[in-house]
Amino acid sequence: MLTRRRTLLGALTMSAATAAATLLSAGPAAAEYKGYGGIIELCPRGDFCVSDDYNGYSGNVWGWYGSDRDWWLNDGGASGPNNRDNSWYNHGNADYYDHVIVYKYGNGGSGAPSTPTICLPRDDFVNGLNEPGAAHQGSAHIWTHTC
Ligand SMILES: [Ca+2]
Ligand SMILES: [Ca+2]
Repeated sequence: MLTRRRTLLGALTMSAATAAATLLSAGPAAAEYKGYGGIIELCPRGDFCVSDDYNGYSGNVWGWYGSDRDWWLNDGGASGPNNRDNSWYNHGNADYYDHVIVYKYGNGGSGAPSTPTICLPRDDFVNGLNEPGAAHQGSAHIWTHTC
């Protein structure tokens, strides 16, 4: 009986670890083109979104559920978001990472992106007027615990 209980506990621990690993790598790396319009309206809960419009009211909007190290790879739709980000919206999920960091330089391989341009806590929207230095720079983003 004791052995059986241990086995069950082991199975539960294993599945919790598997679930955590799945959560950390959740989401496809590719951006989804959300359409043309307001970033707040088009960006679904769970996503980090960018718009090529400096105030986020009208423009092309792309969103990702997970992290993406290469905004130029597999991110189709209106030529993709690479270096076209002009406003940003972290509409992430409470059971995932809180913050998202955008990087000037991505990495199509396994290496880390470099040179952060902007970091947003969950539910934060920033437009290009307020962060002109970050505009048209983004090539990657990574979800993270803190800025
Ligand atoms: Ca990509
Ligand atoms: Ca860039």
